[in-house]
Amino acid sequence: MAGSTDDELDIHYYEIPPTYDEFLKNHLIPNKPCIIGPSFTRSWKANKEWIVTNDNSKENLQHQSKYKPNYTHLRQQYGTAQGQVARCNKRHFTDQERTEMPFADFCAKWQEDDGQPSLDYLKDLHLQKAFPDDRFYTVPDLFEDDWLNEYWLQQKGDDDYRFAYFGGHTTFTPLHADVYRSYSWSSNICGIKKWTLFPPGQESLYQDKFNNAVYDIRDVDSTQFTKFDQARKIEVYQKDGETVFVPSNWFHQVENIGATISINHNWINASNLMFTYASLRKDWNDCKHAIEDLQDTMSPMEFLQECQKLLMVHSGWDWRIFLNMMAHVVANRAKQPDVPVNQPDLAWQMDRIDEVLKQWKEDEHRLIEYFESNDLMTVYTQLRSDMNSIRQ
Ligand SMILES: O=C(O)CCC(=O)C(=O)O
Ligand SMILES: [Fe+2]
Repeated sequence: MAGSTDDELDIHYYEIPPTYDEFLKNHLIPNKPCIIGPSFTRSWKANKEWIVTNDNSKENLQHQSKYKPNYTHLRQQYGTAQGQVARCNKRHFTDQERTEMPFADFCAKWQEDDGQPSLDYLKDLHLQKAFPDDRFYTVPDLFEDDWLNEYWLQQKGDDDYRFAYFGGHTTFTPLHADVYRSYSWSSNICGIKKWTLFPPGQESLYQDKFNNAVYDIRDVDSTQFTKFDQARKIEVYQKDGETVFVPSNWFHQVENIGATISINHNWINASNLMFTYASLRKDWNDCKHAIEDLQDTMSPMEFLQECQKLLMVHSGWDWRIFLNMMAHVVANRAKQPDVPVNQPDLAWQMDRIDEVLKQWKEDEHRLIEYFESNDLMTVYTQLRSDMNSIRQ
């Protein structure tokens, strides 16, 4: 397999959290995973109030996890939150079939199963957004340089990438790489998660020529994915209280052991901005191919606009959002260079943005024309001028 070394399959465990500089140098920049022990998030309210000690007589059912959910408390506090429950035995294209329901309804069934095999997995719940005054966790300082949530929460206000996951024993998340090829961090509150992580560069072993990926790594059609067995991977069990850092572009599958609760964020910053750009670019190319028949019926700029509309539907964002995210964050840094406290050197970050802008212009000759015809020139010029003032 291309370019893989044994080193790549090591996952560092930090009993004591690394310093930000260590984390940047050893994980964010080289795009390598790690696990951080429970001291990292011990002070969270979720780690105190959401869980109770596991009853030893039922140890076999809860599979050695120290804690289990405090179902009654969770239902009382958050029963009204609406969420999507995945049925883990029902495949829906690349994901699982999902049903919308209040947390209270999910919780009743979850409590009934209480650590026994179950099919229901409440995923991607925007719990912090639903209960903004409830500080059940705080973003750990290593993860605070997060452009995705900074932009969405301050500027767009209609969405965020901060989630809570509640699952029964044997529930799982199929093989995938994260949205916009962002990083994720996932902190386990109770239960155990088995992660299988695949270093990037071996996608051809688990994606076919139409880009369909393996769905469940425990059940792979070897006639469709003939070389899947050759894929190099890391298997790791994340216990109660531990936090996993998932790098950009690493495919992963997650299987829950016992009743599990986790909090996670997707996040982007200067270190993985190029991965995000590349993923947007790839989606963009797919959109372009999908409607290439229309190309002759309109002007190049009209065609570009049509592709942008499709990109928005297909991927949930477009070039406007990508440019605005960079401009928003850079404007913030120009005003308050020391916020967030933990971030790479500002000039280094500006270099990363420069690289992306350069690549973007190289890939798309009509980019500036597109900005001009979509009222984005002021945003672009402001971004450039804020970058310059940060560098001075
Ligand atoms: O916990 C899960 O089931 C999935 C989490 C995940 O995919 C992530 O944090 O990126
Ligand atoms: Fe993920």
